[in-house]
Amino acid sequence: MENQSHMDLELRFGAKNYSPLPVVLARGEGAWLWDVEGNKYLDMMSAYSAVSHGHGHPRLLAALEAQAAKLAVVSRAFHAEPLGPFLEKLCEVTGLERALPMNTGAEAVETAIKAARRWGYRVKGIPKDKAEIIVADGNFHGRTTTIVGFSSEEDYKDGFGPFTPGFVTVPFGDLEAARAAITPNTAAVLVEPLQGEAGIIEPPTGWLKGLRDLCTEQNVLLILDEIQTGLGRTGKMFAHSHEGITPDGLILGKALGGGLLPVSAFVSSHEVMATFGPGSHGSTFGGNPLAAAVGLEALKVLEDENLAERSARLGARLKRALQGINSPLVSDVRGKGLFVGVAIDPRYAAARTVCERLMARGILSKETHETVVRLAPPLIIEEDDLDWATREFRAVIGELESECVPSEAQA
Ligand code: IF1
Repeated sequence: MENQSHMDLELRFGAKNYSPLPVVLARGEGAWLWDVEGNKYLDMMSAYSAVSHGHGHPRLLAALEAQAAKLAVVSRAFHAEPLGPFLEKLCEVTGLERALPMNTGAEAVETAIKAARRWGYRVKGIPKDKAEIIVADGNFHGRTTTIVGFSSEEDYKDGFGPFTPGFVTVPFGDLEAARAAITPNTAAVLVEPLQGEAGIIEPPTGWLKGLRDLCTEQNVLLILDEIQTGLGRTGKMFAHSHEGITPDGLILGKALGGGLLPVSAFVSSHEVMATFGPGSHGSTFGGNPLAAAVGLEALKVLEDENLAERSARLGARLKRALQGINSPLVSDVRGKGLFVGVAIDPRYAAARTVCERLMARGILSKETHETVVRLAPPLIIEEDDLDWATREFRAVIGELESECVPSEAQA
């Protein structure tokens, strides 16, 4: 079957909760993808950072195959061989004390919320059902009803209420607003260190360090969602490493599954994690032997291949090249490591159009918020391939610039 017939099938039998680019992918290897018609594309998206190791990494495939053949799923009703080493490695890499494995990012965020609330009641002494969690405007933490309830994006929540109470929103990157929002009932501050979905938004330098000090001073947990920014994406193992801080709770997902499986975790202190007793939380698949074996190998590969360092080096190269594009279409180039957003001036073109033109040239990327093109390839991408993508990007911008007459009406 060709691209069109596959798309027709999805349209006919699927829910229309996405509007994908018109390509039907069939195979991947490293940073490259092929569609059902055999066309080849460079993956400049890596499944929103889930495929940081590249498609079909040989060591991850080997770990997956060996563990799948041996033992895949037993539930947490029993102990299983690969879980302990995975948890130990998670604590070693994060510098924290206890890890609780889940599957998707949203589940790990829910885990963090439950942990923060219990800690608030049982350790901090917040009165029953009064716990508050401070979140940031423009946040993205997943799609559950509780999580979309504290999103500031109307599309994500419209028609899905009523929502869970207990969340307070402050502007992202605004330390004084966070300070003013803290009350004796505040259990935690939950933020992304660098906002992904909002358009790759970097907070002011020092904000995270300031939040760390504020939370310590006020006896509030600092919980970071590094589902997207963690595991080397921004050029260090974690985005918070750029400011040399340690959070009280860290949420990981995406690349933790090595691009093969959904694997997530909430990692925290003994004090916070001790608030969970048997029966209080869990998941049928969380921490299953297959996920644990792949997750452990994914962490080892990141270290062995120095992928965070590679992300820093190639990311700086990518950003420099993009910043060198002198065009009114490009209003901003931002981000850290191989996590780059290019803001397109909407008077000239929609970011979606840029993505479609890139696709026609064999590069897959995705827009966010209509005006930003995200460039976040697998961290294993070859330098030459990255340079080629940059040249093609420049060519697309040039092409659109020559075609478009700016319409002030759209501004
Ligand atoms: C979709 C965005 C990215 C996340 C952070 C938790 C989750 C995510 C910081 C939830 C998930 C995704 C999910 C995907 C699109 C995507 C996304 F554009 F919406 F914002 F990556 F930029 N915290 N991000 O980024 O993890 O439950 O999905 O495993 O279509 O919803 P999940």
